[in-house]
This record gives sequence, structure tokens and C-alpha cells, in this order.
Amino acid sequence: MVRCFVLFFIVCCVNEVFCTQDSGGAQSEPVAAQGATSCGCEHLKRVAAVEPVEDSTVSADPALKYSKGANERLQEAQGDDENILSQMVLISGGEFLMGTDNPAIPADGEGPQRPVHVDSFYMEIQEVTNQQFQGFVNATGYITEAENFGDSFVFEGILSESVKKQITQAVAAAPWWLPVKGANWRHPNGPDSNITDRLDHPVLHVSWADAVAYCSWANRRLPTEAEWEYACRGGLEDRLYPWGNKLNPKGQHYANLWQGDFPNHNSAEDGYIQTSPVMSFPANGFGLHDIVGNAWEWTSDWWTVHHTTEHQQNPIGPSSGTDKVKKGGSYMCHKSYCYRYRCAARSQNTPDSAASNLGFRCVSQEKR
Ligand SMILES: *[C@@H]1O[C@H](CO)[C@@H](O)[C@H](O)[C@H]1NC(C)=O
Ligand SMILES: *[C@@H]1O[C@H](CO)[C@@H](O)[C@H](O)[C@H]1NC(C)=O
Ligand SMILES: [Ca+2]
Ligand SMILES: [Ca+2]
Repeated sequence: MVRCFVLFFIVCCVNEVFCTQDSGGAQSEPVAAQGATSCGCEHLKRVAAVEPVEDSTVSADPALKYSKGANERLQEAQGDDENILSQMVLISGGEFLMGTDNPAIPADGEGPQRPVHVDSFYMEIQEVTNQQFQGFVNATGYITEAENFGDSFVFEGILSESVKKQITQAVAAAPWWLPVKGANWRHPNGPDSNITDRLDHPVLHVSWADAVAYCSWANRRLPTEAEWEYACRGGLEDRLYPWGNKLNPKGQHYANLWQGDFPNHNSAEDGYIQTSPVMSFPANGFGLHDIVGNAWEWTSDWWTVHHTTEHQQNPIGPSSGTDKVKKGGSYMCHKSYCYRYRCAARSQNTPDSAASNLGFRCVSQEKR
């Protein structure tokens, strides 16, 4: 959502679909047909130093640039210590029903339910952490897109008053998102914040290309949406959540979500107002933690809301598009605004977007 404001009104509006639906969700109106005048972009004054569009697509290539050589450099740097990468679990391939015939948010393309086969793969049991991302950056000198652009989107509720005062822009349809100068993975809540006390939290403010770069460096890749959803379901059939149909079985919290009234009051009944250290919540049937909640997770698929009902084998989504699929919802999700912490739920961002609730995890075909 960040970059588009400077490019075209139309893209901005597409982005607002994200903004509105990401946190607006079930209660907000679909805004697909929204015109430029109502999309709020005219109020956004971004500094004119605009990267050409081509640049942001070129930056999808860091993946290649940072993979092999960087990996060798890392091995030198860490000697025998390979603990920096997340542990992976085998996700045994098989058939499953992807999507749902009872979509909570039909505009997101949650349906129809459709038979899909995915081959076996390995998946990281946790979201990629700040520390892991730092290891990658130390080894490669990688600079994230948010660092290059000089800003990123931060949820208003986690900004300091002094930073908030300096900001006059907002996304009209989702005023709790503020573009903050100096916000990036090192400064997740804005320039006066840091990751010292959250090295074990999910890395945030990473664009799709940043996520791809990290995974390639680790000799891994992003999951397809089908792989991600199959993994999310943890072997259960046709359930809402990775653990079943009840949000809080026996009063327990199984994911870091939002309790209270979004966006004004977060009661943090689950113990966390913002992100939590990875693996603070129970794993699903496949051993995956925080597969919903905590941070949204990028997938490799381009976004579409139209799906075939024919049986598919390892689907990889459309061959092109403007947005990438993200899954799982975040610590900002509440049923009233962003009922997207269900396995079938989905949302999208332009690949160069970055925000204070969006991260990723990697997969690979072989155990690494
Ligand atoms: C990255 O480098 C910084 C500065 O040298 C160091 O403090 C930090 O521990 C390193 N992080 C990792 C994960 O290697
Ligand atoms: C990180 O932030 C904390 C407070 O949030 C502060 O005490 C600490 O000095 C900061 N560390 C660095 C390296 O800036
Ligand atoms: Ca929470
Ligand atoms: Ca997650």
C-alpha cells in the first residue's frame, strides 16, 4: 500500500481495498469500485522522490543476488553454527479442500471450496524473526524496500506521541494506518523504536521481494497459497482455524489476535498488545506456530478472487497480477474488522508494501 500513492490514483485505490479490508473487513463496504475522489489519496502528500515503477519490480531480483554467494559468506561468518535458520517440519503432501463455501468475506475470494493436491514440503515452524533477518542482513548487506523508500506503514496505536505529532497523512478509509518516515524492520514502531527487546518477534516491514530474498538466501522459498493453507489446516478438514472451529477452546488463546474494540481499545486478553515472541502460542497439528495471528505472512501467489473448481495439482496462482496473497491475519485482527485469522481467509498487498503487521515464513522441497 505504501508505494502506490505516488504512482496512480487507481493503484492507490486498489491499495485502499487492502487498507479497508485488512482492518475494515467484515464491517466495511467493498470498495472495489471506489473512485479516485473517494479514495483519500488526494490528501496524501508524499515526498516527490519517486522510484520509477520499474525499479520496484527490478528489486524482486535481490532474491537471486543474495542467495548463493551470501549463503557462503554466512557459513563463513557463523562457522558451524547453523541455528540461525528456523527449524522445519515435514508437511506430508495430500489432498485437501481449499477455500470455503461459507465465505465470511466473499469479496476476498475465499470460495468456492475446491479439491487441491499439494506435494510434500518442509515448512518453518515459526515466522522469520528479527534476529534471523538480522543475520541475513549482516551476511549480505541487504537493504529492504522500506529502508530504500524511507518510510513504511505503522499502526497508529503503537506509535509514540512524538512521532504521531509529526504525521499529517493518513489513509482515509483506514485512518489507523500512518505512513511513518524511518519506520522499517529495525524500527518497527517508528524511528524512535528498535528491535533490541524483540529479537525473537516476527520481522515486520518486509516487502514481498524482501521476503523472497531472505528465503532464497536460506535456500528456501515462499510457500504457495495452497501450501500455506494446507499447512494451516494442520490435517483437519473444513475447520475455521488451525485447531478447530472454536476460537478459544476452554478459554485458551491459540493465536495472537486483537481482543477489545478495534482500533481504539486492545484488552490484550491473549497477553499481547503487539506482536508476540514467535511460538508463544500452541502449534497446530503439523507443528506450526502462529500460522494464524501475530504477523500476516506473504505467499508466492499473485492475487485473484476467481478460482477454478476443477481439481488442481500444486497450484501456484495466476501467472501475473498487481498484488500478492498474504495469509493468516495478525495481532491487529478482530472479528469485527478483520476476520481473517481463518485458514481459508486471505488478503493482498502490492509486492512493495510493508507494514507493522506483515511478515513471512519460508518452505522448501527438501529438508535443509
Ligand atoms: C548482526 O551484527 C550486529 C552488529 O555487528 C550484531 O550486534 C548482531 O548480533 C548481529 N546479528 C546476528 C543475528 O548475527
Ligand atoms: C531501544 O529502545 C529502548 C527503549 O524502547 C531504549 O532503552 C534503548 O536504548 C534502545 N536501544 C538502542 C540501541 O537504540
Ligand atoms: Ca493480542
Ligand atoms: Ca502468522
